[in-house]
This record gives sequence, structure tokens and C-alpha cells, in this order.
Amino acid sequence: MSNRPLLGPLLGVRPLVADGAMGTMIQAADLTSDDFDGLDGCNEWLNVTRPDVITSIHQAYLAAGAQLITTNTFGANLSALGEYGLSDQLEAIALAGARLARSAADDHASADQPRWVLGSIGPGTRLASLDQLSFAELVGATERQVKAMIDGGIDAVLIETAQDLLGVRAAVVGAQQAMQAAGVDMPIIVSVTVELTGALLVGSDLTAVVASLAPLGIAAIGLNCAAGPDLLAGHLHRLRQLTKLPLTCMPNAGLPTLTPTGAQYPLSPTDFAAAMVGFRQRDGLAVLGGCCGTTPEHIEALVARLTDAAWSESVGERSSEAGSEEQMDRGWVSSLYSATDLTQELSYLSVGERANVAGSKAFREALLADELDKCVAIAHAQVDEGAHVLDVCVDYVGRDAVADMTTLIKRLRGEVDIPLQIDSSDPAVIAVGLELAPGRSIINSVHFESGDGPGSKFAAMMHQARRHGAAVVALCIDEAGQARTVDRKLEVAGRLIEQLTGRYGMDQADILIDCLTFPIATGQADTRHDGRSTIDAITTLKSRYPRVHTILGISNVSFGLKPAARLVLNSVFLAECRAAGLDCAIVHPSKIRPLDQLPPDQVALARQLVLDDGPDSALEDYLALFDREITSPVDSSADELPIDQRLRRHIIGGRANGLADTLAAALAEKTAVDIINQDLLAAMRIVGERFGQGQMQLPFVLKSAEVMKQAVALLEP
Ligand code: THG
Repeated sequence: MSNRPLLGPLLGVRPLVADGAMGTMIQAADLTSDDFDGLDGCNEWLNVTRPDVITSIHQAYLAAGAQLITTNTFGANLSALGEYGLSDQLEAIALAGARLARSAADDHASADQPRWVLGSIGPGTRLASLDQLSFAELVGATERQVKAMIDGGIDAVLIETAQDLLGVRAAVVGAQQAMQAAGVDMPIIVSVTVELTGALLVGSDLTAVVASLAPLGIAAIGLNCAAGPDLLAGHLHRLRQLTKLPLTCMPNAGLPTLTPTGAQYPLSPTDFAAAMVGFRQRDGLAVLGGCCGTTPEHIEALVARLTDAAWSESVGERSSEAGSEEQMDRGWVSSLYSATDLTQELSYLSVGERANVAGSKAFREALLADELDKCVAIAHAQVDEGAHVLDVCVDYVGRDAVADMTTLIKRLRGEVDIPLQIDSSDPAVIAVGLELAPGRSIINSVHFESGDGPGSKFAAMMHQARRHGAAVVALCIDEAGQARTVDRKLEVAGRLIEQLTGRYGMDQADILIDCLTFPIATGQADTRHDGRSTIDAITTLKSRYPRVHTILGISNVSFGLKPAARLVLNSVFLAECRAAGLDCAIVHPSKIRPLDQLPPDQVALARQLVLDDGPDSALEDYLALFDREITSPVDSSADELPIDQRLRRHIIGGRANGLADTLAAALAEKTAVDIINQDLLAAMRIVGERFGQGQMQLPFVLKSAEVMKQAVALLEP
């Protein structure tokens, strides 16, 4: 009976009943060590040694009315089989398991009662997020298992009892590779196991689960094992609120009690069925089944209840209605522990910039000295300052960035509870970052600098984005370079969005467009308007694509200025960008201030710079404001200062106002030659030093030189 309908299109359209436990049924079969070939406890080996036992369990569930039966391949993975020395039998065990289920299902199938086979993939005994095995090993083993199960005739892949986000992602990737190799496409269902707290074993809550797994292209998501329906109810309902995906639920027959004869599961078939029907009515389950302790009697009771109660109701309608309050399938990112919305309703998404070798001397020195504790401390400081996401960049000439990213993410993933933004220009570095970060990360960044053809950096980055379901920062750069005008920024952004959604199937909400800006306070006329162009581009972009997110490296705008001037300019620029609709900002969070906490004259001048609507002297005036601050930290009027300090202020502050008076007063005390040598030249030396240290900017140095010239002219007579 091979003309059964495809399972995928039916998921979520009408409720489907799956089978119950395999493991506890095998235990109940009272097998001997001989049955296991001496490998007691290796249930999957029975596919080879006692296929009749497995077939009879499948048959019992099919006779009870299960439409979906699950292969006995839960432990057909390297870590579990390895414990029995059966790793090299992985394919044989998976193939045999799939064939047994297929043939039992086909024997029971009829035109009006088709039966499908779910290829079971268990969690294994080692966790990738805890570094007990690698992402690549898991991908490889799952690919082998799924290839064999496809050959054996499965209809869908069921990744079940999942406890580790990274493990699930590796399994999904492995399954997808196997399907691609076999030229088939079948649904992948992921069923996670929560602790009583609602979190996975490693600590991931359900927001992290949905945000990280939904973008992988899975067909359904759900809960199994752990507890009975009563203790899963709240968590299942929460899951319903978080996702539009079809839901599955396969609880245990209650919490087991240990008796001398083994674990006893308390829930009767009638009570189990009643609870499951309740779930379906409230949360619109697409697949209902059982886990540990459930028997064919439980499934039979469930089928009977569903037939007379809610069988004909569409789960599709129910799920969209129930899930309408909060949907995390799109536009969310996640750490190992919890998820974060890229849209922060009352604020902007703050991406901490300091875990960057190019952006922080402290971080660079710590990394170069292999002082990982210090790197982690810098990351923690970003969290403490309010960063929602952490940008991580280790690209440094002469270092092995793949190795650095590896050691760093292995630390950060468990110790830092915010999502990561993997920042590199090298697709290989992005790849290791994503393979190690268990949650849903952001790639920083993709662009069209080397085009978008096959073999381009863009294509390599997007391959990683798709494989890992990552969100993507896309820069307004194309073959002609960084877009500078509003029109060019919009042109490149439009092309990026088209490619990411069209060719790579991304959702608009998962895209972060970076309109980019050059520094605007360098004194160069041609970059003066860059901030303004960026702001205007954001405005139009957000009106054209309201669901697309926008992001910007704010600190770029103020390169070249000294810290106090940068803080104000960055804060003002960010405020203007936010008013234009900016969603996310890469910043040093503690160096951003609300504008009402900054001096109004500084804010006003900074705004003129940012909007490029001030006088030609705006930059110079702005710099002067901050230079004054440094030369006169105490607010004393110039006339009260000793004469040598008044002279220094004229020169260092570049202030010609009152210069003649100060010089006249000075000439009453010493000669013109002494004034020049002892005071004016000394002040110019300080100007030179500050310039050399980057504390003072060129326009202001020129101003100082001009005042110096005036002073010498006044003294010449
Ligand atoms: N867009 C995107 N990604 C980016 C940027 C961007 N990543 C890198 C950068 N720009 C954003 N990150 C920083 C980090 C630090 C600084 C600026 C931008 C910075 N650092 C101080 C400096 O260089 O003066 C360092 C001071 C110190 O050493 O402590 O300014 O635009 N998508």
C-alpha cells in the first residue's frame, strides 16, 4: 500500500494519532539476554535479533488505531550504540527498524485509513552544548541514520525527547542532508522534553526552543516524555502561544513510581485519553500520542474519544487563533537560555560592541594573551550595562580566527545569557560561531561587495544563514562599494531584501538592514552628510518594509573625536536614528545617554552635525565645546586665573577673544620673548601631544595655531 497521501500537507489540518511507548513495551515483553545477543538494554539491536517482537508492538498500536507509528530507532546514534560497540551497525539497525515499521504499517493500511511511519531520532547520550560531542559529528551520524531510514520507508523524521537546542539543530541539518542526497523531501517533527520548570535539561526555556528551532524549516513542534499530561499542560499551552507551527504532544502515562517490579505509570487509558482530548480542544494539537508507560490500550482509548468528540474539527483554525497573542516563529533571536525580540517595543535593541578585537583595546589584549576569563568579563559587563545581544568579533591579522571563535563561543554560550551576533568577514569563522552557539544567532554580516554569484562571499554566508536558521545583518554595500546617498542605500537594501527573502526564503522580520555611515566629524567635507543620508534612508526603508529590521553601528559616526565628544554625538545620532525608525543599534551601552541628561548646547551642536544643517563652523564649534571642558574642568572665570594659565587657555582652547588684554597683562610681568618661550610654545607643545594621542582633532589644532600666530603678531612690536 504505497499510494498513501503525503503526511506533510496533513499536519495541522486534522488531528493524527500516533503510537505509544516502545521502550516500556519492550520491557514488558520480558526478553532474555539471549534476545539481546548479550547486549542487554540495547533496544534497537532487537530490530536485528528479534524483529518479531518489534513488529508485534507496531501491530498492537496499529490495531489500536494509531495512524502514525514510530520506528524503534531512538538510540540508533553514535553515542548510544557506541556504548554497546555497535557504532558500525548504525545503518543496519536504522534500516531494519524502518523496514519493520513500514511493513507493519502497510499491512494495516487501507484507502480510508492510511498509516504513516515516523523515523525516530533520540537525543543520544552526549550533549553538543556541553561540548560532549561536536556539531559535525552529530550531523554526520544523523545523516547516516536518516539515509538508512529513508531507504527503509519512513514518511517523516521525528526528532524526539530532545534536550539540547544544538543537538536538535545538528539533527535537523543531518536529516536535511540525507533527504537532499536521497532526492526526497519529508516533514521533520521536533519534540522536546521539558523539565517540570518548562526548560530543557540544559536550561533552554520554551522561548529559546521556538526562536531557535522554528526557523530551521521544521514541520511541527511539540513536547514528549518527562511527565504526564497534567504536568505538561501549562507548558504545552505556553508553546501554543509562542508558535503557529502544528503542535505535537506525547506525554508519559503520568509520573512513574518505582516498585520492586520496575517503574509503574499511574495514568489509566481513560484518564490519559480525557486529558489528551482536552489538549486538542484547547491547543489544537496536530499529533497526539504517548510516551513512557502508554500502551495500546491508552491509544485505543484516545482514538475512541477523538472519534466521538472533536475528531472532525480543524486544528488549523484553532492553532492560528490560539497563537495570535505572541508569535516567536519570526524576528526573534536566542541564547542557549532564552529568546529576545528584535523589536523592542519601548526601546531599541542594544547590541554590545565591546567583545570585538577591533573595537576594544581591552578585549584585544585579553584575547591576544589568551585570557579568556577577561574576555568573558567584558561580555558580562556588556550584559550588565543593558546589552540585549552581544556582537562577537575576533578577526585579527596574524591570529587564527576560527580557533579564537571556537574557544570564545565555547565559553560565552553557557556563561552569557544573551543572544550572540557572530561578526566576521570570513564565512568559515561565521560557520564555527553558528555551529557552537546553541540558540539562534545573528550573522554580521552579508553584502554584495563581491557580487551574489555562486562562490561569492555572499552566497557562502547565506548558505550558513540557511543551514543554521540564523538572522542576518545585511550591509548596504555592493560591487560599487559602500552606498553613500539615500538612493543608493535604498537600492542596495532593496536588492538585499529581495535576495534574502526570494532566493534564500528568509522572513523579512529576520533581516537587519545596516544602512551604514562613515564618520561625520573628521573635518572632511565629503562625509559631512553621511549621517543625514543614513537617517533619511532608514525613514524610507521602514516605510517600504515595515517588517524588516534596521541596525546601525552607532559609534562609527564619531570616530576621530575624543571620548566626551563621542558620547554626546553618538547619543544624539542614535536618538535621531531611532526617531527615523531604527530598531537595533551596535553600541557601548553605558556610553549612550538620554539626551535630557546631556548639556543642551552640546546636544544642539551635535544635532547640527548629525543632520548637517548647521553653519560651516559647526564642527569646530562642537570641538571647542569639549576642549574647553578639558582645559577648565573647574568653572572659574578666565580673569581670576593666573596669567600663565590664561595664556595656555587661549592657545589650547583656540580662543582669540580677549587675547590682546591677556597679553598686555602678561607683558606687565615678563618679556615678550619669555611669554613666547615659556607660555605660548609650551601650550603649543600640549596641543601637539593631545593631537598625537588622538585627544584633539585637527580642526582645533589649526585653530590653536592660528591663535598662536595672532599672539606672536601682537607681541612682535
Ligand atoms: N555595522 C555592523 N557591524 C559593525 C559595525 C557597523 N561592527 C563593527 C563596528 N561597526 C561596530 N563596533 C564598534 C566597536 C567599537 C568602536 C566602534 C564600533 C569604538 N571603539 C573604540 C575606538 O576605536 O575608539 C575603542 C576604544 C577602546 O579601545 O576601548 O569606537 O557599523 N553591522
